[in-house]
Amino acid sequence: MRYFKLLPLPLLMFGLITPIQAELINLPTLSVEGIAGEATPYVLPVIPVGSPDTGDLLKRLPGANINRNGPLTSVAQYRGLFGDRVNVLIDGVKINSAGPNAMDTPLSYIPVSRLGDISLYRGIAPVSSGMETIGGTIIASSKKADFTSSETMEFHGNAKAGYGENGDKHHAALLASIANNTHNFHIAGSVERGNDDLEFDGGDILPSEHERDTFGAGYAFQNGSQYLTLQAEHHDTGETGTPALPMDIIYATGENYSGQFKNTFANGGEISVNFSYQDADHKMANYILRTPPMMQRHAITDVESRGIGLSYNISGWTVGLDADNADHNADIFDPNNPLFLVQNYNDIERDRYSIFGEKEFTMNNWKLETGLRYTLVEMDAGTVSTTMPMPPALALRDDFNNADRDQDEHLIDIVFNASHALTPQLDLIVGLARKERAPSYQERYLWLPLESTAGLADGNNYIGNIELNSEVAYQAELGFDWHTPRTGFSPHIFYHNINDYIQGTPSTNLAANMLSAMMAPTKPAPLQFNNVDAKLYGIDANWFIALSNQWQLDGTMSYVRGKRRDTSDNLYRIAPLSARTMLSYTQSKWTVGLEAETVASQRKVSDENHEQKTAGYAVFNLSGSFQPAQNITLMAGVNNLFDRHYENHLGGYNRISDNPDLAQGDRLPGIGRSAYLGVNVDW
Ligand SMILES: [Cu+2]
Repeated sequence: MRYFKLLPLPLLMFGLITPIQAELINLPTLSVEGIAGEATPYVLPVIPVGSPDTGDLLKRLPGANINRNGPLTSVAQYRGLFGDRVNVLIDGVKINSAGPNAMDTPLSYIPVSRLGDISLYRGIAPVSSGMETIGGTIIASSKKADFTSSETMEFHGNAKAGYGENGDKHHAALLASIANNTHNFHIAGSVERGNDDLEFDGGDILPSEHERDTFGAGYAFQNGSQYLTLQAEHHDTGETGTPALPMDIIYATGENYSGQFKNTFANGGEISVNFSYQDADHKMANYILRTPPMMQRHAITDVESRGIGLSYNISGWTVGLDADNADHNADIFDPNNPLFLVQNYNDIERDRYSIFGEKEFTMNNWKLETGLRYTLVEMDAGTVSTTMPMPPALALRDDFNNADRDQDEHLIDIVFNASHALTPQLDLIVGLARKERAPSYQERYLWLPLESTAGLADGNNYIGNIELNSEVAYQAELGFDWHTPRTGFSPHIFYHNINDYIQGTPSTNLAANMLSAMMAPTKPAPLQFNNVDAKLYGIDANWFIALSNQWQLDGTMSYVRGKRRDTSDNLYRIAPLSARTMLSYTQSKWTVGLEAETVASQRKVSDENHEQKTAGYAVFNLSGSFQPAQNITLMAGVNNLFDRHYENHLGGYNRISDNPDLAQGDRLPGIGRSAYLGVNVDW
């Protein structure tokens, strides 16, 4: 219902668009929208052009954060739930990572330089936002060309370039379009390089260089009642470090194709059809970007997926069908022994078929949304083989190949969201939901003890569990949204009770434990994915105060507590209490801002995952932008102004044995002082 959006800097300039304040998609009459029309000086949340990663924008939204495993590898977290629990849509498409350790996370498919906007459904995501939305829905869309208002074809475009000093980062991006009021064709691309390793106060983070190119083309058509869009995207991530994981990205490359057709009927009903196809290949290695260890390995993995959706919308009703499937493979090799092979994941299938209905209506000054979705998840895996001669490996292989790997899950989502205007300035928001998530393929089909766990990055070996049940969450939301033309404050509290939460617990599989001890004698005994019980609760808020026509204070705060209900342990990798506060000053052609990121210590850590505590810290960022002409914006800033040494609780552990500046197994430090420059030109 409530929808938060972050827009790129130029669009936000000079009060053109409300910055981080609530924007309503389904409730257009609510008065927050009116704020945008006021002459209040909206100073933007500063977009960190110092980072190539869209995750750094996501974490500015209330309740959102990222688990960072590398400069381009950020796993979305919302209110303590992360990874496959969060439905991340890129240009409307659910992206499947080609890598079983989520090195190519969905967010990595859209560089900041190509980003149009990123938003999330605050609170409980509606059933229409997707399948398996237990941790919410996040939507990132690339910058596109607009239709014009006349029949004359016009050329338009946007070019960006930037430099970041820490890591010797360069990027350039281009969007060029030819469009009139009916047709619209665009091409777009980006080039990004981070030539050096990132520095912190005390040394270098190894390896943390990055390299990514994208190229896309799209066509859109509209004629009043019909709308069509077709899009093709190629992405090519090259050698990119992931210091929190056992290997680095050598490449992650592939294509995504998607399209949507909408038709509005005379009765006001609208039908929408969409499709997507994704094909991606990935290679990772532990001996190219880092010093080769004793046991050199690389893995070659791929994913191919297809999706289709159909929905019909009339008088507040939406009914729809969705289906998608993804096929995954991952093989592990030894560069020094051509005969070595482990089929880590072979011929994995995860197919989803879903039907939903949703109704939006108003009643006695209440705006209500209720929905029901049923999803069938069918999963299967092919037989596996390995050349590893150890008896426990062969026993695990045989057990897996003899097991009934074909599993079906039936998921029921029920959502009820409501908002009520208590006064013209104050809305009450309530929500209740039941949401389910089926196990991921890694949680189910990881047949030998390895760390290929969709980016958990806790350093433990895991073994899967074919018999896992789906997670069932009961969610409640209560919030206020207070808004006047010069102030806003919207605290929301939430509670999730999750039955059958999937969590690693000590493995009782003797063959797995023996094999793990042989392959990795220094590691703790492996964990097995199992169903436990959990709860998460917390509060998040965003707020702003226009102090004068030039000065504004704004910020967000997020707190989440994640606990087991079956034991006294805490959940793993839960974001600590954090706040972002920004003071900004705006004139008609320029703006400056000083931002504080304050993060509390995290002492509520997971014993089961051997998780380390972290201390609190504060980091200050300075930014400014200048608009010398209507269509040109220059930006500059310094992140981590005082070069503070800090450890991000969600940043993982250093996996590199020979970094002289950082011990293996220590928390990875946050990036040190980093100055950046950027330019944006529209025509
Ligand atoms: Cu990988």
